[in-house]
Amino acid sequence: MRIVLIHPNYHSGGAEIAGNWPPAWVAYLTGYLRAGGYHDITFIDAMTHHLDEAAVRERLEALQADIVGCTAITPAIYKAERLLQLAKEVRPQTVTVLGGIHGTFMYPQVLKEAPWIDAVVRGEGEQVFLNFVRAVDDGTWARDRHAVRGVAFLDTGADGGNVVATPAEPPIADLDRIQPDWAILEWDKYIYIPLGVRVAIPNFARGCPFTCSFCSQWKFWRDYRIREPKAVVDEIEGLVKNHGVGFFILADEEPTIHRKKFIAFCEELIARGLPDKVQWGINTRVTDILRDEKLLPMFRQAGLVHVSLGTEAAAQLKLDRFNKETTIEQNKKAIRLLREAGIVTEAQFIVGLENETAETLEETYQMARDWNPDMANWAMYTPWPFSDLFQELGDKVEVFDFEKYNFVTPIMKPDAMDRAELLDRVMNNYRRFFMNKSFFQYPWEKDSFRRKYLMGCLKAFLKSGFERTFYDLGRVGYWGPQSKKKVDFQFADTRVHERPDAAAIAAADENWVTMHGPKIEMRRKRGEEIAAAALAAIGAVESGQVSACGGGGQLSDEEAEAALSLHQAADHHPAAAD
Ligand code: B12
Ligand code: SF4
Repeated sequence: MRIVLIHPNYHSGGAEIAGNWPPAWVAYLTGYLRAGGYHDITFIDAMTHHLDEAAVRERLEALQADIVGCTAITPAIYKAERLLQLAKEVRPQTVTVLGGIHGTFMYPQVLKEAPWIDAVVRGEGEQVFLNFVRAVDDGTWARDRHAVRGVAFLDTGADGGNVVATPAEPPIADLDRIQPDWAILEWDKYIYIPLGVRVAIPNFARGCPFTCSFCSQWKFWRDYRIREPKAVVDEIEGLVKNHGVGFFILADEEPTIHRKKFIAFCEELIARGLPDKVQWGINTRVTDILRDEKLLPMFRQAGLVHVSLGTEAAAQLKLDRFNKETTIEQNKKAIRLLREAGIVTEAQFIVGLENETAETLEETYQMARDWNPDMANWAMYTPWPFSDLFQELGDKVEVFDFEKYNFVTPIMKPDAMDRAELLDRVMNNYRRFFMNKSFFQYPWEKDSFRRKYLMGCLKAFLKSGFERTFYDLGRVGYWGPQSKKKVDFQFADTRVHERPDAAAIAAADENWVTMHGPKIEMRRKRGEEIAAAALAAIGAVESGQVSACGGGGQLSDEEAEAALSLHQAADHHPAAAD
């Protein structure tokens, strides 16, 4: 059974500017398949090697695979669909399979626009893929597809063209059962530019107990699970010894929520002397940093040098709309604590919702200066159709060219400005922020590691600036404020940009049980309460009980807006229909 896995050649000039990153999904799936008895596995990293269709075709012709599997995050979906079509063109009897987040929730649309895909693996891939490969191997796939859990496919039987999704496979409770095979990757290519060393992306935990409205990772993994710290450190030690890895980021959504295990992980790294050989970074929540204030120096000692924080917004109203469960003050304090512990901090803002204005963008800049993280990142709000906020935004989302759903293209047009102006103002924030840092902070850092690291980040940043890859600026034709009028985001007209069918997405969600049920119910109730208060206040205005000059009981604009958005959230949230 010959299996070929492909990572599509998609680029958009965001996080990838820091280097070439190894696709963790390949290592985890390969390890699991090999443990299940399947060894003939080849990986084609079309992204890292910038392989065009002709080059992939040539590889596929030489390999004559039985199964070709491709991954797709949302913006890479069209490229993945095309690669799987190519696999069929090369060898029609090849069985094609798609995995990753986009297909997990969007399989009804994907299977209709790419009927050559034989199966979509939904959610966590290891067990489902192994079951699928076994079914193909023993020749039962065509007949018994309905019995393989966690897949979706087109049933071309008597009725023809029906999309079928089988019940979900339970999440793998003991993640340590998955032994990744990192040797499948060609390591020379995976270099982290800031430190000039090889980089890896191991997984400590999967899932997230929070339910931020703009995010869908919590839905994707369904349940929060964390590995045994010693096993993760074994894996990291192996990456250092066998593959020369000098830096890693944890692939996790939320690595620190399980405090005890995170501490044990850091202690184990220290006990084995690994921090001299490998440094690392994480994305995590502000609230965990505050909780672990006293432990931050120990985390730094364990090699944790970079923390990226989902600070997201400069206004509390927006944090609440995102259901972030954090406050502005907490953001500021977390950044200070990390800085004091010698850890590089990165603040992430989400901008570009419909109510973004010149003033709110300026506010995020001022906030970034005030909080003073080492780095700041302004991501364009991207309305994943399977996220709660998308449902809430309704008709305000107009662009469905998923190739541009990449955090760097303004998908939403703010009411107060056009998309080019939004991009220009975001670039203005970047320019001012990093100009200041590169003149007044980075070269003067006293801690030599921090200085080296930050100057390395600046190098990566400048490299992508010169190459015009940063934020895809070259492709969209942005050359500074003077070019604003000529910017073209190239939203494709030729593609079918159908608004995804809300009913189909809701149906796809059925049977997709997550750990968050009670929490979602709580949010719905809170939304209803606030909406009821807002309605009562509006009633009071109408009946003249509240004076126009702001007499007692009137809601402020902010409160009214919050009430409205929460009310809409309650209205549109799938759980509200229960
Ligand atoms: C590491 C990472 C990167 C690395 C990529 C490394 C790489 N080459 O893969 C870098 C920094 C380059 C990057 C860049 C981007 N990223 Co990124 N990234 C992540 C991150 C933090 C971890 C991904 C990971 O490795 N997870 C661990 C593995 C094991 O999980 P997995 O990939 O989901 O794979 C499992 C299943 O999905 C499934 N599966 C996956 N593929 C396949 C294929 C088959 C055949 C099968 C059967 C199963 C299967 O099985 C796997 C094992 O269970 C996630 C957030 C997160 N915490 O997950 C964001 C995330 C994936 N990134 C995201 C985005 C948007 C981007 C960018 C567009 C942003 C930007 N402009 O920079 C670019 C696109 C780059 C590109 N060309 O693909 C989004 C995608 C959201 C969406 N709906 O599409 C995420 C989810 C972040 C978020 N919060 O929204 N990213
Ligand atoms: S905390 Fe992070 S991963 Fe969890 S739901 Fe919020 S944005 Fe998503």
